[in-house]
Amino acid sequence: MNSPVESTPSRPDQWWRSAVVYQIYPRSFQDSNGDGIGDLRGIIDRLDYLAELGVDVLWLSPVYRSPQVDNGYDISDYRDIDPLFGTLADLDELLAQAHRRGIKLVMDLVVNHTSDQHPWFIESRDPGSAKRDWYFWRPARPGGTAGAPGAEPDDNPAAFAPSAWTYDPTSGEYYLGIFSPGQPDLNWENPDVRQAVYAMMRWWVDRGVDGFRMDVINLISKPAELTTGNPLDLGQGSLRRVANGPRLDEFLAEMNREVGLDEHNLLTVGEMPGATIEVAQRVTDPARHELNMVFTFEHVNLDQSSWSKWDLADLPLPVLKGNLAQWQEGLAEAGWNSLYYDNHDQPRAVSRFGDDSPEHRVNSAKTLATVLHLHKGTPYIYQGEEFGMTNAPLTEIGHYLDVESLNYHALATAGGVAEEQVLRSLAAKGRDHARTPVQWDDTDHAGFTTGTPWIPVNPNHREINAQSARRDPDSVFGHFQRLIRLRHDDQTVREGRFQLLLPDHQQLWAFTRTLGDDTLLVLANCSSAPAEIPSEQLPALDGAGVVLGTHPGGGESRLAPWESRILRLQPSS
Ligand code: TEU
Ligand code: CA
Repeated sequence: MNSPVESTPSRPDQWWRSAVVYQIYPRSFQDSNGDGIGDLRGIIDRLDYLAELGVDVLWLSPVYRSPQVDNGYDISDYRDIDPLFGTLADLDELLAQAHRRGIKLVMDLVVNHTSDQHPWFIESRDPGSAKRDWYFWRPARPGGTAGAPGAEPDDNPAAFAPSAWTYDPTSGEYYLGIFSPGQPDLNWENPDVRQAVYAMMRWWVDRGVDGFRMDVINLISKPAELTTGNPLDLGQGSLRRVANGPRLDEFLAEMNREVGLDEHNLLTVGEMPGATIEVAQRVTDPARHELNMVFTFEHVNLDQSSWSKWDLADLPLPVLKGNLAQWQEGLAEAGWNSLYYDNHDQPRAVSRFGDDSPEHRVNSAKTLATVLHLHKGTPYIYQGEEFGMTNAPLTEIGHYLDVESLNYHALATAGGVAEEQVLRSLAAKGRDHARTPVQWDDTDHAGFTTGTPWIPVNPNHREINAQSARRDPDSVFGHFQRLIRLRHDDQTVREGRFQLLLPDHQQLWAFTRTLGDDTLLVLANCSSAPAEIPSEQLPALDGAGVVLGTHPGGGESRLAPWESRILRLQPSS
């Protein structure tokens, strides 16, 4: 097949086990033409920065043609770039320029649903068309008048809209859109749908991309009720109940085979809300040839008191570290973990799990990174995390742009939830925090754009920005560089067995990584108060050397607030 990129670098078997991935949300990364929206040429301009950081892989959130109902997670043409972001030629250049620097490129794959503007869906609107069955079309519920309020096939809400069903007057039926009416769900039961997706994926593989991050991929196999033509009432939190359907493993194995995912040594990571450790064990077992790794949601759903992310709850440290430890143990033998705190859907880690006050921001960002990057798996860095970007001051509904937040605000306030409470939830969990522009420097609009940014820059860019972090070897950026280098250089960091220590300690996150007779001990004070090291409950520290610490020294028996140390223990004789 013809490939526009001549020199696709070789991809050794399982190369992703030693890789660090950097996620780019293109809209907010770097604008190159002054329209206030980040774009592909902007990314090309920042490749040297990414090489300096030392990451191995870039994952691009969607840049395909899209009406942008959900910022590109609603695709109307899988084989073209949205003019907002540039052209296919720009994408090819980005790929070539990244490869020249030894950096691989992973595309976002959004195939649980398309846009309602995708030609497949437009054709499907005609009840007589061959593509009618490519989506889920259902009549009004028994006794209901099609199109009348309350006549939807069932009562399931969409993630970003009041109902999962949208009425289409031309055919008098409803279609399923689990996220929003602009994102109709594809019917993966239909083999033609699957073949069309695989053909598209092969087209990207031939273009030279190095893998796929697969959006909500564990939702592609729908529950039996839906696939046999019935609606289904799932009740509250319905999204996670359509997850992990009966044919998930079959579809993923088929995709792997038909696209040659393993054959080409591609990186594959499946985003899987509602996936359990058991699901991840199956999906990432290399012998089953499905995916390399999955994004679990368990640890980012711990600070909520119900199925809804908006019902806020405290998160004690033992709960968080216990959850990560369960995943480490669950995938210790076969399978593989992905490691993340942040992405374009989550609030900023330093504000959520750390302490973003001026006093503790730098050390808490470093210590959170130490902990995550010393777990076993493939670490993901989200743009700006590498220099400690924080949540934005979003205090009124007018500050929000995201479809999810606006929908929640409308529904919750209409349902009688007090405005202040809704705003408190949004301020804690809204996705716009992750989407404010990358703070490159301390100038107006932070060096992101010369125009007006599509979403305001966080005013703290005067202090917190990439330029000042790069100048300071003690910065969060410098710490990330050292963590990435450590993973590249140290086999125990990559492959060592994980064991959690002090599971009930309220301040310390402590664990070992062991490979043969080599043991690393990580001691991290995840609190804004000093913490004594309970030596009697830890392996012997005599003769241990500091591999990397957040503070100078390392022999002291207490840790400063948000201080962490990676120690190499003396082999026991
Ligand atoms: O997110 C999947 C998902 O489960 C979201 O509902 C996520 O939980 C939510 O944003 C958190 O509140 C993926 C994408 O990452 C997200 O940006 C898309 O909006 C969504 O799929 C639909 O494509
Ligand atoms: Ca632009």
